[in-house]
Amino acid sequence: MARVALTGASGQLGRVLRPALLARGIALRSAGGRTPLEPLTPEEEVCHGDLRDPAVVDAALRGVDILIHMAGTSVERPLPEIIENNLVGLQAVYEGARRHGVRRVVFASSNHAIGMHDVGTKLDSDCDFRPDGFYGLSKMWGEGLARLYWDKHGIESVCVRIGSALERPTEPRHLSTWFGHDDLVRFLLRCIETPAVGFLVAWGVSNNARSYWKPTACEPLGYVPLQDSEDYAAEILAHPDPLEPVARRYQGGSFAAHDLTVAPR
Ligand code: 15L
Repeated sequence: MARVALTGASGQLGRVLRPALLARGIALRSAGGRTPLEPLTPEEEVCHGDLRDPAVVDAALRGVDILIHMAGTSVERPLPEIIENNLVGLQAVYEGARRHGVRRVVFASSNHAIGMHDVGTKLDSDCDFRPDGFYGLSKMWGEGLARLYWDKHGIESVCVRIGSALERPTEPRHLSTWFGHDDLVRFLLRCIETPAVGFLVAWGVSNNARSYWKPTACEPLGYVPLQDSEDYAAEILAHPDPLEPVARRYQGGSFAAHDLTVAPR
């Protein structure tokens, strides 16, 4: 059975993933950030620390086959912070994967790597990068790093461009971007179980009728999303859209509208 490490284990998605993966019998080591973690079950291994430190990475990855890398800054922040957490930290993790013979990394990329695309365009995963801020730009860089470590070091990666990973959608944009928690777990189980993936970029999204993204990229994984934001549409559309009008023009929503100088073309 594959031994799996999860970074960002105390983050928003980590808190969903730990119990879900353990419940499915995954041999899990959970890596938190500053604060020590308490094992959720006798089988769960835990560790914590700053992933820019190779010793911390070693503790997280020793004996691991597959890494689910969820750690890092997950919103728009000043560039120096993004560089430290999402570039320096990510490279340290991939180097650790190389040292420890980790065969696959699931890299939490983001829709914000392509967030400046217009909401009227339906995208394949090989679309142009159009980052909507420094955070999105760091995810574009991360996908490039993942490619580098596949081409040069044979470490497989699934770069999952996560949409809006929430228990339920709450606003009109989510009708296109929602990634339900059950689908997130389904997706990651396919990332763990699929025999060979090579280098893959896939959308992390549910089966939303109004999705911005074509489901084709997920075919090699055999991931079949079962949740659909449309179930919540009537309720959501009965309320005012919290996004300002300019944010509604871009797939990245408010991230795209933040610090925007030009009017949409
Ligand atoms: C992300 O990448 C963020 O981490 C999350 O906070 C949400 O903003 C999400 O994208 C989204 O686009 O809804």
